[in-house]
Amino acid sequence: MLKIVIGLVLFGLILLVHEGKCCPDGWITHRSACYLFSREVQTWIGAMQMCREWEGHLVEIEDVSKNAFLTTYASYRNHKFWIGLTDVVVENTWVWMDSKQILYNQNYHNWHKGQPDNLNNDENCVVLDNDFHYQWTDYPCTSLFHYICELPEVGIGGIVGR
Ligand SMILES: [Ca+2]
Repeated sequence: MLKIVIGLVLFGLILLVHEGKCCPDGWITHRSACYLFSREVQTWIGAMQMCREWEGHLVEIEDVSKNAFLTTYASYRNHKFWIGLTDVVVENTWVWMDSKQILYNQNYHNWHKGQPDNLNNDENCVVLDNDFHYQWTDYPCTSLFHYICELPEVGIGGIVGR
């Protein structure tokens, strides 16, 4: 019995170290990566640079599960948040900036109805939009919004011996 208790305590400590190793203070862990919902606002380019300073990137959303996680946390804050999707290079070709993956119609996306609409020919960057249940809308890249950075998990393999 004692061995089991000690084992559980050790396991708990390993988990603590594991979590601590993953994400910087103020970042959220989700499925082996870390996420920062910024406190301050930036242009889309500024947001991209801020994420790079953390050695991360503006978040990319590959599936419904990740989108659900992000919208849940975004809704606690009730802001618009920049994500890493833009058509600044070629109009109406939407690209995830870090991976360079093109967003085709058959890929997961969550555009709000009627978006992207490139209003006034000046909307090339994408937010999770709190005015539309955090569905995606395009906005002028020079707008000042909060942003979400993503950081791949590092350093865990050595600790738990995998
Ligand atoms: Ca728009």
